[in-house]
Amino acid sequence: MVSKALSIVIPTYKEGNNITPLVERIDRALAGYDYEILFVDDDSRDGTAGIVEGLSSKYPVSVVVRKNERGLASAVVHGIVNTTGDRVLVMDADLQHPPEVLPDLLKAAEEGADIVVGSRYVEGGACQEWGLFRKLVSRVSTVMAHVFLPPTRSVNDPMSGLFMFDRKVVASANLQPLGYKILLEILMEGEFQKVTEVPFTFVTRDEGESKLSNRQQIEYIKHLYSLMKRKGELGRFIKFCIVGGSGIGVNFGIFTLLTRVGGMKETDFLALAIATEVAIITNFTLNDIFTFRDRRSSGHFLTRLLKFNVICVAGALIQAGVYALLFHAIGVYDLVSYLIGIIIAMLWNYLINTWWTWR
Ligand SMILES: Nc1nc2c(ncn2[C@@H]2O[C@H](COP(=O)(O)OP(=O)(O)OP(=O)(O)O)[C@@H](O)[C@H]2O)c(=O)[nH]1
Ligand SMILES: [Mg+2]
Repeated sequence: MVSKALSIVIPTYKEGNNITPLVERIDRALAGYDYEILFVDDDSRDGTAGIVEGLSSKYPVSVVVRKNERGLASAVVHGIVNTTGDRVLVMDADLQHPPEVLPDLLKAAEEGADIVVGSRYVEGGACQEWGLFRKLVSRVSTVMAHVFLPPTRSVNDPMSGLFMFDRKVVASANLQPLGYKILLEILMEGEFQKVTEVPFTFVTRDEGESKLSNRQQIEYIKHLYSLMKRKGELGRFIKFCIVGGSGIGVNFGIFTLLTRVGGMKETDFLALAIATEVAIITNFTLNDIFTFRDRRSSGHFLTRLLKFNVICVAGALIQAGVYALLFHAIGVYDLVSYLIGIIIAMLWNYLINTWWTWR
């Protein structure tokens, strides 16, 4: 028996042919549950709103039509504030989120999850018939969220458009309706303890057209940037980059001192090793004081230093590996290969250090 009322928010733009099967399938899946559906339609001229109204005598459905606004995220936020259920579920209208999975999401919520994510990226989840490019874009977007927005790391599929949450999660959240990925906004701005992922298969769209375009990728970058800025993660990343840059100066300076003043030979591996290690230690100290000041409680000082060391040495090997692959194996211009190696090693260092050293 479910104790809390559920509001389902469904954004629509030209989904006329999907509405009736969607409502019928949701109603069948949620037999016995106390639920309502609010469609937020952006003035589709294909009769979407009229179809919902026609169903409202038989099912608990209603529609708001926005005449002067467009956009998926703002439609979802509009739906959240214009419903009253204790729980809110957001899903697409195009049947790519099979309604039959809703009871599983409700079960997870009943078991104590504040946010339940319908996930393509946990065991049992999948994407049907996605091409290689779409898969790659989705994975890269997810990794970017994980790298730059650490609180999203507890969720394998933070880009999912199928999710449910307790209304309390967003009670005092300042949700900014940007882009396509409203779950990211809720994970970053909401207040919650427990997130659970429930697997589902994102199925192929049969009716209507996708509204996904390349513009959404740019919108996503803007959204990521906005969240990083709001949550202090942008400042953290910039500090990490500045400290990294200072390390090059230290490394170079010590190597110069050892070989020009200290009498060591420039071919001496020890000179290189000492200069590199000193740079690692100064980088660690600066990062510990400035970049991750708020995360110093995540382990003993020496443990953090050791972890940082291991990650940096691995980063140097990755940099050398990328260079070898691009320049020697593929034949990319040497400086470009070198720069790409530095960038990848830097991201590696940032990702693993935020994951492991300063959690
Ligand atoms: N209200 C509103 N809804 C939108 C808008 N853009 C998309 N939608 C709805 O949001 C849901 C997801 O849009 P899709 O175009 O299917 O995006 P997607 O599922 O990520 O991409 P595909 O896999 O290519 O279908 C659908 O229910 C759309 O009708 C919009 O600008 N306003
Ligand atoms: Mg879709």
